[in-house]
Amino acid sequence: MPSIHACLFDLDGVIVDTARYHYIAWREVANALGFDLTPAQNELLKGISRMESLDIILAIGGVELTDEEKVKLATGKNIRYLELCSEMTPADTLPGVRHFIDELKEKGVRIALGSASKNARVILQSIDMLSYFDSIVDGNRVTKGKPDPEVFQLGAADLEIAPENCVVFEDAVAGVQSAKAAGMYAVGVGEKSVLAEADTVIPGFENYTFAGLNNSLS
Ligand code: B16
Ligand code: MG
Repeated sequence: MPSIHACLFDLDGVIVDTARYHYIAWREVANALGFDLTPAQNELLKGISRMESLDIILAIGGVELTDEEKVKLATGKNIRYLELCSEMTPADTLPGVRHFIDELKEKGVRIALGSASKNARVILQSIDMLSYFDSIVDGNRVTKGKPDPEVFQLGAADLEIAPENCVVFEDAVAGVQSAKAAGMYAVGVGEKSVLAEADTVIPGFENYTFAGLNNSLS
């Protein structure tokens, strides 16, 4: 593997644990429609855009709605999600990730965000990490969601770094597929059994170092 010049980070589930807030808000939508959403079903929504997530949920419940009704539900879900997120502070950053990014910056590695979320900037602001990123690609910029490679391709293009010199950190199956489709090295953050397509999997960033990352590449 060539040397690492850029690291691209997913947001939800990698930098901050907003996945649980997405789950609470989507579960309330499902419950209001008369069915439940299990943790396993919620796994299918990770890294998937808001409207695509709603389509998956409606398919699970066997519910058909008009486009207008769908927009109304998605808007309501987002208001609830942001209400849940509003209490977040820098203390909600996942353990070790801020320290790891600090180390990468010291080593001259460039940093990008690659998130499906349209709320990425608000979330980064609330954990005081907006200034950490040399490039931010979020749900407002992409035209094709994960697993399409666009989100990470745009980040690498912003940084002017070739894909083979990029490493992606992702907690979602669709995100790992997106990184691989972009020709990048994919580090799954979570469980090996779920993120089997990643090049390597770490449980989280506690005690994780640039040297540790390089070891997994060699
Ligand atoms: P929003 P990521 C993704 O963020 C989440 O994993 C996914 O669950 C969510 O539906 C999507 O963002 C859209 O989020 O409703 O805030 O625009 O993991 O790609 O950082
Ligand atoms: Mg994620």
